[in-house]
Amino acid sequence: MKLTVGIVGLPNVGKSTLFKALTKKQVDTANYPFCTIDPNVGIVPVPDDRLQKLVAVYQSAAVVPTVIEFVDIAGLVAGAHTGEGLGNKFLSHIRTVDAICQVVRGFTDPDVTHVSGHVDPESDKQTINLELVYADLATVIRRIEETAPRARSGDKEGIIALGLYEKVRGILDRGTLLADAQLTDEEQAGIRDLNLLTLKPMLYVLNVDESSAAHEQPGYVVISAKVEAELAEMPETDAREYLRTLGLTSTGLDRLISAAYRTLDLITFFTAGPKETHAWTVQRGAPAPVAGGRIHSDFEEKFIRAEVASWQDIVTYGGETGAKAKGRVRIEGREYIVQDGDVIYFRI
Ligand SMILES: Nc1nc2c(ncn2[C@@H]2O[C@H](COP(=O)(O)OP(=O)(O)O)[C@@H](O)[C@H]2O)c(=O)[nH]1
Ligand SMILES: [Mg+2]
Repeated sequence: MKLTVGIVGLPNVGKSTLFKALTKKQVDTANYPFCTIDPNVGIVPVPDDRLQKLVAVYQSAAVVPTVIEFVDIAGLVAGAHTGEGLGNKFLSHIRTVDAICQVVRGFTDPDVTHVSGHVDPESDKQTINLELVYADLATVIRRIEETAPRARSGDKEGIIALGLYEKVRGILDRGTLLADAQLTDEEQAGIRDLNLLTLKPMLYVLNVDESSAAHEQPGYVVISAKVEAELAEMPETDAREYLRTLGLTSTGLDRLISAAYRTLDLITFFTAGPKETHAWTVQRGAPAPVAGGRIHSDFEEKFIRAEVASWQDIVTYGGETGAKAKGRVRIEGREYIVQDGDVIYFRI
């Protein structure tokens, strides 16, 4: 499963600096055949402390973390929805991502021009979000025009669809992102084919001066892109020492990657053995055969059963055999909903 996060924001907020730091973490793409190879795409591992613990138990020769793709999407300026800047190209790039990471400028470098003249994170956020809202409005209005004749002719489905589109238009008219509008699952399903931008999960990064890198700000992942760029160039031990002097325990990149993973409501399960310990991603709520399908497309169809233990039990009892002896390995069928941290052996 490929998960893509698009980095957007006004010019000169630090998107490319952040992206470059991210790509320094890039994994060996040979392990991820489904990922895109492109200079604007960075494929980064999702940090997970459980992996090394499982590797120690199984003495695995290799470890394969799960990954997220980040895409540096340039070109958003006020007026993008009317084609300003790279307008339309930019918007079509955003349509393909699973979540949006919006970088907002919080740093005050007089040498770096701010597009609107002064640092104002909330106002920048408004500017960007309004562009996305306008783009969605155009999409919905087009759909309303297409649907109206059908509804007028008394077509029942047309009438229901039109009602939903009008509701969505009302929300956008108030400047609200659809992701914040508490639409029901049914309503979301009814507009899924429109692929609306403001329905995508959004996470905000506040790019601050290095002296503020340890300050928290509700609603934001606080990062100093400049610091992250420096950290990315350092050997591990120096990086840890530098973090400590800044009052930080983890890098902003790790916090950002983890936040993106949570925003997308993803969970991790593992396959583990002497050959490799491998982390895999599924959407929360996925049944066992779907999880199997992540490993090999055949696994979903040919699924017979799954042998499942929690990673804690595997670590505590020193592997499958130990966990089995304690009755901690369960046999699960097709309906089993995979839980975060499951170690699974698929029988096919
Ligand atoms: N002082 C400072 N400068 C930064 C920071 N992040 C980016 N910059 C600088 O701001 C300028 C624009 O950054 P860039 O990443 O290209 O922004 P983009 O237009 O959003 O991609 C560059 O000169 C960066 O070196 C930061 O955290 N602090
Ligand atoms: Mg850039």
